[in-house]
Amino acid sequence: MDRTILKFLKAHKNTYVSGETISNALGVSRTAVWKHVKALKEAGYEIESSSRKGYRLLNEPDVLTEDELVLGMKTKWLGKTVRCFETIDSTNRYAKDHASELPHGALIVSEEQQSGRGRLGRDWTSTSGEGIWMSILLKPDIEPKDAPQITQVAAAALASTLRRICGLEALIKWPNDIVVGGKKLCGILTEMGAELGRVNHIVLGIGLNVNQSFFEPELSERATSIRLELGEAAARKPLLFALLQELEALLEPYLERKDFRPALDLCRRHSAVLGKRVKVIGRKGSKEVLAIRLNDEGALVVRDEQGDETALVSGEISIRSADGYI
Ligand code: BTX
Repeated sequence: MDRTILKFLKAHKNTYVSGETISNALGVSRTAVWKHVKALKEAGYEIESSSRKGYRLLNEPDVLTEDELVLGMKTKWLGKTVRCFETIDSTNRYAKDHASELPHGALIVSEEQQSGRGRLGRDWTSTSGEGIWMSILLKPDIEPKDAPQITQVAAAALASTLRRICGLEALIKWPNDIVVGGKKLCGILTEMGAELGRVNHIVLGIGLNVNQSFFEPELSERATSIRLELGEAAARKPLLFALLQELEALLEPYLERKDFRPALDLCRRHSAVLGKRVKVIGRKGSKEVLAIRLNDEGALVVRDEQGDETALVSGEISIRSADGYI
């Protein structure tokens, strides 16, 4: 009910519509309209009410609610089932625990995460209303060994959307970060549920810093937000819609015909590491190498001091620039 009234007001944004018109169009009582408008106002919508002219929607809050996402989503299949939370421990945890009942393409979003997860047991700081903290559940017909390519597809979609929509020099720090000006703007955490040789589901977790105006001291050296980069706040909703459209466009060829090329081309074009000396940190310690190319599978090919080349797959590896964080 809330959603149909909201949809109606959005369709007539900045114009007065009478309570009677709404009630006739939607087949609800005028009291019901009044009650719902009141609830919308309490939720942060700026709606003018006039006893003579009716209601006029002036401004909408930048909230990531189910109503807003369902009404604004521009994709064909991605994010058509949406679960939104004010707060949650981790959207990846939720997607994983509900993987059997949620469909392919389901989107989980939370305004805040209390135990946001990074890779290798690290934490992801997810402050309330300041970022896009989301997970996408995929049920792809791919082999477990190819799952890291999903991270690359997401990184490609993020870098190109941030460049196009925000004008940021967003670069991909292989395998899973988006960096701007040497600082981390976004992290991707891809988790998999699989049996031998068969992927059951993939949870693609994305944490994008949007409107933080500062970070705690332990992060401020290495983290940034769109607001800090642009000097002004950014609207999360249009960014999320654009990002999901781009992601869908890159996922489709990959999931339908294993065509990884469009995503790979973007990963190569917007790489933060290719041609640079990097430190590869693995289980057995760290090693300085030259990052030379991304091979056709999306693995990072590096050359060591002896001239030997190795293709790294993302699993347990972290990359730093030879002289800092990148
Ligand atoms: P990562 O392991 O590459 O990065 C984690 C590291 O990044 C931390 O150890 C810390 O140094 C730094 N860090 C923590 N929070 C932030 C932040 N907000 N901005 C910049 N740097 C930070 C990256 O892992 C993958 C992160 C995925 C997060 C998403 S959010 C939605 C989904 N749910 C969930 O629990 N995780 C994912």
